[in-house]
Amino acid sequence: MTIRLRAPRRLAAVATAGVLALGLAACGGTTKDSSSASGKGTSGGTASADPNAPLKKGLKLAFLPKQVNNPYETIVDDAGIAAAKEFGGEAKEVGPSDASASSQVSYINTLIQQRHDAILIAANDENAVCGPLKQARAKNIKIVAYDSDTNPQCRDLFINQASSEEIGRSEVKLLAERIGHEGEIAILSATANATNQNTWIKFMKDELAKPEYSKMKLVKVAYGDDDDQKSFQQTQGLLQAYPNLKGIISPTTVGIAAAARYISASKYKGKVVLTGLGTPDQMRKFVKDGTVEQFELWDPKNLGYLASYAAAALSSGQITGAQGERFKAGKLGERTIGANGEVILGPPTVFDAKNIDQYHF
Ligand code: RAM
Repeated sequence: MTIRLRAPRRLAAVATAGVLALGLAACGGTTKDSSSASGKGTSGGTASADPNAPLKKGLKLAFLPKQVNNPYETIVDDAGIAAAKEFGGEAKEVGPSDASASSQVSYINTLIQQRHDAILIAANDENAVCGPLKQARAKNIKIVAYDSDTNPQCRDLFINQASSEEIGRSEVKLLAERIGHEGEIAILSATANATNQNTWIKFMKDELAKPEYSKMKLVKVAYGDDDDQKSFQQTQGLLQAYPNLKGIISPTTVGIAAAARYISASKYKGKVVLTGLGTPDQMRKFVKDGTVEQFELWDPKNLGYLASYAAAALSSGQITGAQGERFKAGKLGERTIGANGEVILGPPTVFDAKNIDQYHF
């Protein structure tokens, strides 16, 4: 499947629901719930899939994002929490305030003690979370990675927002078209350990190795750690260190927004092309002021919604995570599990001045 730039696809709108902030969890993170109910989980899945098994009522799900103060992760998790209400479950979000490799470990341990039916995790590091996740699985807690995968040994499913290969290659194509396939380029990523960004960057490098990009040179991969200030400073650093830089790809919503803010008020506006993955709400002003022409994303609400239904299907014994199994994801329809326990949400949308006002997330 190829992503073409001419016909951006409109993704199905999913209603968001409000959530109640219930208080602060350990390590400076926050907790929010779709229900104030508490009590034991209903873990007890089956060894083989029963596609006709009804979704269990009262399932307890917990979303553990990369970090709670990232607007993107908030949209995803809020939609997942709202989805749980649809099938009579309860869901909450807990998580760290930084995206460092081990910042999620203590949260997993707490969620195990609380006997959740499923933990949904956007992993900050594919291996650092593995030990605790394996302990959770030993207690029949289902593990759904979403957004950023763990080592596949440590989860039941990975809900991927789009094909990783498509994301990586399309980012390079978007930039190449804007700079005439020529010049120095840089990547401003999230953390150095982030599984999703690293997978996309691998495909970007593979794409750049093709003959049509022989005049483009990747001079640096910088890391803003999904921290706004650090991403802003890294952008400034890149532009100063590489005066001939023609373009930057930032495959992180935090990074691209910070980079756009820096460029918009600098002498580089209109000279250096910035693209990547951003939310339309954060990027709108930078598209309107001409700092950014095009960027991509999927609908984060749909990602949270799909992950929630997948966790419920696992916890209800409808699926086990094996390739070829199918489950119903509410208004998103039936989904099939692919190789390596991966379920793909769908193709991303390219946003530009013409369509950005149709999107609100
Ligand atoms: C940031 C995070 C997230 C990623 C998006 C595109 O919000 O790094 O993991 O999927 O960007």
